[in-house]
Amino acid sequence: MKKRNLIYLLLSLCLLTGCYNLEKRENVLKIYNWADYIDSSVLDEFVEYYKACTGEDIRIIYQTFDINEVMYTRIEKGNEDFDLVCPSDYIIERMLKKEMLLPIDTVFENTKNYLGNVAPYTREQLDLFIGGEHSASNYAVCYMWGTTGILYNTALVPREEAITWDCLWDPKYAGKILMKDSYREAYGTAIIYANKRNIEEGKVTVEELMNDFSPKAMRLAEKLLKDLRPNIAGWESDFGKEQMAKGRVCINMTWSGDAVWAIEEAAAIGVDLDYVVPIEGGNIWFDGWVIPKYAKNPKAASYFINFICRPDIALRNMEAIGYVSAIATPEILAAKIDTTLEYYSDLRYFFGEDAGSVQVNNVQYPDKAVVNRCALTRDFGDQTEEMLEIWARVKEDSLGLGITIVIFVVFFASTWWVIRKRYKHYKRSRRYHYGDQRRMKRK
Ligand code: SPD
Repeated sequence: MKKRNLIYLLLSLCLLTGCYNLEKRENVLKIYNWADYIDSSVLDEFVEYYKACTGEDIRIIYQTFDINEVMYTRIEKGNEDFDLVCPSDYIIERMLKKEMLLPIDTVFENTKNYLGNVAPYTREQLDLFIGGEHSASNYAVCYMWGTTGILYNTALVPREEAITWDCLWDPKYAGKILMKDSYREAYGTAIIYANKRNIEEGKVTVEELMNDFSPKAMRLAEKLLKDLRPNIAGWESDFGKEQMAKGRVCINMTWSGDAVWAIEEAAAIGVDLDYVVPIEGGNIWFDGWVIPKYAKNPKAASYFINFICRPDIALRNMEAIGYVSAIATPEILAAKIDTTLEYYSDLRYFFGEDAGSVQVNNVQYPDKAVVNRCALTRDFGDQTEEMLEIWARVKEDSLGLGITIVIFVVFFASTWWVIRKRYKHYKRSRRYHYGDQRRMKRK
């Protein structure tokens, strides 16, 4: 390459990269959130809010994930510089233990601080992980929360069957069940199912069971989850709600927010779905905003968290996604009251003393009695790797079975097709052959 051409090339490269670098990292906010987990207009509005609060421009880079572990790996192994991520409780616990989080800045200069709107209940739950100086609530602000339960098609599954985890293992639902692709809840469900009698007799609590990582419990969970395979139509992260709404499967072990979405969508086309947290008990979970230590813009991240805690923003997000915000102000309760409901719930644990008997959707806000039979999942700690191997075996084998069936079907169909074609060809050539002989004889 001539010297002059080389100079031109270098100049254009400098120009290109120079233009790109005009945007400083402090004007970019990188968010990594669950898919379908925000009203996108809220992101646009944050840009204006940030400018009004700080006088600075901000551009949001927004990416999504479907599985906690995928998000976690990108940060732990990939050291990616997301400013804000939204893991579930047990992952927040793991990130805290591994010192992967920055404390959340709570000083917003002249801007109103909305962090006080978060329900004390959700803070207490997160603080069960690590308390004191490094308490989780200094590092994580709960965003949405809910339960894990059974979403079922009322025309195909009687309520008395749906209210117990037994239905997942019932052979009559072979190939009719979708499960969340979430090992943490699947594990807890299997151990609870195996200990139904012990729970009833008060020998063990749901919390102890869901967080029992002994080798015996892990072997049992693997066996039970493998036993479940003939019933599984698929492991899903997000498509379950649609399949249920369209009436394609009859049971989905799912999260309450997805259930709310599916129930509404299904009702619009005349399919009746309902959701229940089984009587044995289950998981109550909390997803929270955290700032990973590789973040490059913790300031904008903190402002974003503050903004998302504004009651009007919380209501918009809830409306768009079906999940329940951690914000517990009187205007949220007022907006959620629905006097057409035929039941009343005790929501004092979340909204305070005025919410002792309120008409609020009980899939979104579970009654105190339901909360009492639920527990938080904890980090598997050193046993995480082993658990992930179990999970891969459970899912691989079911994938293996599916693939084997497909291979057999394709193999037999193509063999049959080839044989049939050759046989036809043989018959045709025989016909021509005898025809020729007859013609020859006549001559
Ligand atoms: N589509 C968004 C789903 C987010 C739900 N998070 C639930 C995590 C339960 N461990």
